[in-house]
Amino acid sequence: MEEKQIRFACSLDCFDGCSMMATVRDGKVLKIEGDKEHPLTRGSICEKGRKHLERMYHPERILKPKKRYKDTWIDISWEDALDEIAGKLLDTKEKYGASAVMYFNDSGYSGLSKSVDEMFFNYYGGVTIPRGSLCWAAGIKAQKYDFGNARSNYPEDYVNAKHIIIWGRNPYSTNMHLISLLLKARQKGANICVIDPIRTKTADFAHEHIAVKPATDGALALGMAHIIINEGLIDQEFINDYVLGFEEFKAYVRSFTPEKTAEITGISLDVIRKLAISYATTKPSCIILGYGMQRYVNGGNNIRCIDALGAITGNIGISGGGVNYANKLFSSYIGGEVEKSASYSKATRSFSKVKMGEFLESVKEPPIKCLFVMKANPIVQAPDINRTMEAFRKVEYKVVIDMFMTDTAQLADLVLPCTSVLEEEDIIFSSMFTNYCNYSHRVVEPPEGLIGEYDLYRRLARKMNLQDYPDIDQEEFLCRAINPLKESFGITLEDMKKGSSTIPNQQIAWRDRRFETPSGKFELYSTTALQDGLSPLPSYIEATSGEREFPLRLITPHLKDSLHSQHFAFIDNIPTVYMNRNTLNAYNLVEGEKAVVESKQGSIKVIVKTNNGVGEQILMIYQGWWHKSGSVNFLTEALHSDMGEQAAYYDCFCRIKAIGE
Ligand SMILES: Nc1nc2c(c(=O)[nH]1)N[C@H]1C(S)=C(S)[C@@H](COP(=O)(O)OP(=O)(O)OC[C@H]3O[C@@H](n4cnc5c(=O)[nH]c(N)nc54)[C@H](O)[C@@H]3O)O[C@H]1N2
Ligand SMILES: Nc1nc2c(c(=O)[nH]1)N[C@H]1C(S)=C(S)[C@@H](COP(=O)(O)OP(=O)(O)OC[C@H]3O[C@@H](n4cnc5c(=O)[nH]c(N)nc54)[C@H](O)[C@@H]3O)O[C@H]1N2
Ligand SMILES: [Mo]
Repeated sequence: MEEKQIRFACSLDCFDGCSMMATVRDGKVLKIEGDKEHPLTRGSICEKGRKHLERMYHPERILKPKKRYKDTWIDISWEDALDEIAGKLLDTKEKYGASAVMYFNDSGYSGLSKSVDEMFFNYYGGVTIPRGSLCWAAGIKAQKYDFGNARSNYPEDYVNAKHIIIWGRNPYSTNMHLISLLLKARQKGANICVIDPIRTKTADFAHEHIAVKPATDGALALGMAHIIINEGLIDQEFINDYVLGFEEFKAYVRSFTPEKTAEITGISLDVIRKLAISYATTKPSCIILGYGMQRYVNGGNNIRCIDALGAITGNIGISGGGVNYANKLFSSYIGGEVEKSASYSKATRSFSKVKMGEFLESVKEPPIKCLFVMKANPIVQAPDINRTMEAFRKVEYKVVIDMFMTDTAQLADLVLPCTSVLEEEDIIFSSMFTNYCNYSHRVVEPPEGLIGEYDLYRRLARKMNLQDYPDIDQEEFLCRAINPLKESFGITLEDMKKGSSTIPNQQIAWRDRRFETPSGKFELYSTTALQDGLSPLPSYIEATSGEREFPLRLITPHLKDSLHSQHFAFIDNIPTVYMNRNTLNAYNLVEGEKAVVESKQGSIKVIVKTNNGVGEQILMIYQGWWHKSGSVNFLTEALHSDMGEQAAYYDCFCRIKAIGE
C-alpha cells in the first residue's frame, strides 16, 4: 500500500492554530508533523499537537456509548443510546419545559462542525445555556468598552515593533509561534520586556522581566500614564481626533504618582519610569496581552488601564503597534445554520459557567433534570470542584460526550464517544492570535460504527422530529457557515480546502480608526461601562490579599505540554508546587517533600519545589491535573471578575504544610 500525505489542522483551543500533515498507509495514520507550507506556523508544532495521534489510537479511548449500570459501565449500541436520549429530552420537555435541560460546552474542539450542539438545542426549544467564561471574557469585555471589539494586528506585523511588552502572557508555554516572531523582532533591534509576577521562560528570553505584584497591573499602567502625561509624551493629535474622555482620564491618573505606583506594584521607581518612557518614545510600540492578569476580580479594569496606554501614545492602528489581546476576525464572518437557529430558541435561561454549582443548587421552576456536557471537562477545569461536583451529581440524568473517561464523564449516566480531529472534515480557527483559518481534511475513517457529533445531533433531531432542523450533510453545513466570508471576500469552501485562508487588508487592527464603540472613538470614558454599573474610566480596583489563615496566593497557569486537562490523562503522580526560597523557609518546607495545600474550598497533596522566579507570598501549580493526582480547582473559589463573568481563578488564597511521611 502506498503512503499518502493528508493536510489537517490542530483542533486544540490555542493561540497558534497549526496546520499539520498526516502520513497515512492502509487506513492507518503512521505519523503527524507540522505543515511547512502554512504561512504562520511553518512546520513547527508542539508536543500537545503531536499527541493527537497518541490520543486517537490510545487503548483507553472510548469507542462505544457507555451506560452507567449500578457501580459499573456497560457498552450499549448507538441506536439504544440515541433512543434513550431522545426519549429523555422529549419527556423532560413535556413534563417541565425545555429549560429543565441544560448544557455546558467549552472549546475542547475548535472545529465548526461541532458547533451543532448549540443549533440542536435551539431547535429543541431553548434550554438553559452557559454564559461568562473560564478563559478570557474579562479582557474581551474590557476591549469592547474601549475599542468596541477585540482586534489585533496580524501576528506577522509584530516584527515591525521597536518596543514590545509581553504582558501577562507566557508564549514559551502557550503560544510557541509568537516566540519565533519575537526572535525576529529582536534581531531587528526591538526591545522586549515581560511583565509577569513569575519569571517564566518567556521572561528569561526577554531583555527585561518586570515582576509585578499579582493583580496590580492596572495600577502599573495608570502610573505609567501619569508619567507619560507629565512628561508631555502623549500623542495629542491622536487623542484630539480619536479618543473620548482624555481630560477625565488625565484627572484620574494624577493621583497615581510614581511613588504610589511603586508601593502598590512592588516595582522600583526607576523601572516604572524607564518602562513608561521607553513605551511612549520608542514608536511603534506594541503590547501583547495574555490572559493572566484578567483572571482576577479586578481583571477587566486591569486590561482597560493597559488599553489606555495605547490610546494616549497613539500606538493604535499602526504597524508595529496595538494593544493585542485577541483577534475576533473570522468569528465576525461565520454564520449559516447555527446563527439561523437562534430564532428557534424560546426559553432564555442561562447560568454562569463559573458558578455552575451554585446555579444547580438553587435553580427552581423548573430545576435542571437533564444535563449535557460536551467539549469540556468542567469537573476538573471549573472553579470550586467540591461544590460543583456535589451539585452536578444530584442532577437526575447526565450525558457527557468525550474521547476519554474524564472526571466529568465518570459522573455521567451516559457517556458518548466522539471522533478525533483526524477523523473529521472541518474548518478550524481560533480568535486568540492567528489570522488564518485552516481547512482540516478527514485523514482516516473513525473506528467501526463511531459517529461524530455532527451526525449524532442530526440523527437525534430526526428521531425527535425537530421541526425545521437542517437535515443537510456536513459539507453543506460548512459551506453555509462560511457564506459571509464568501460574500465579503470571495473565499469559498473550495479555496479553503487548499489549506489556510486569511482575510485580506486587515493586517493592522483599527487602521481606519473607526472604532466600534457608541461614539466611534476609543473610549477612555465609557458610558456603556457606566450603564453596566462599572466605573466609566479604566480604574485600579485594589488587589485582594490573603488573610491570616490563608496568606499565600495560588497562581495556576497553563503547562507547556498539556492543553488544560487533556494531556494529564495518563499521569498519576501528584502536582508540583513551586515557590521561592523565602516562602519555603517561612513554612519550614524541604525541597522534594510532600505537603498539603489548603484553601477554604478544599485541599490537595503536592510535591514541594523551589523556584526563585516565583514572587513573594505566591504558590504556583500548573492547572490541568486530574482528580487522581489532585486538581488545582479543588482549591479555587467560584469568583467573577469585574467584567464578562470571567473566572477569577488567581484570587485564590492558601496555606501549605508538610505532611511528614
Ligand atoms: N501549552 C498550552 N498552551 C495553551 C493552553 C494550555 O493549556 N497549554 N491553553 C490555551 C488557552 S485556552 C489559553 S486561555 C491560553 C492562555 O495563555 P496565557 O495567557 O499565556 O497563559 P496563562 O497561564 O493564563 O497566564 C499567562 C501568564 O500570566 C501570568 N500572570 C498571572 N497573574 C498575573 C498578574 O497579575 N499580572 C501579570 N502581568 N501576569 C500575571 C502568569 O504567571 C502566566 O505566566 O493559552 C492557550 N495555549
Ligand atoms: N485553575 C485554573 N483553571 C483553569 C484555568 C486556569 O488558568 N487556572 N484556565 C481556564 C481556561 S483558560 C480554559 S479555556 C478552561 C478550559 O476548560 P475545558 O475546555 O473544560 O478544558 P479541557 O481540559 O481542554 O477539556 C476539554 C475536553 O474536551 C474533550 N474533547 C476533545 N475533543 C473533543 C470533541 O471533538 N468532542 C467532544 N465532545 N469533546 C472533545 C477533551 O477530551 C477534554 O476532556 O479551563 C480553565 N480552567
Ligand atoms: Mo482558555
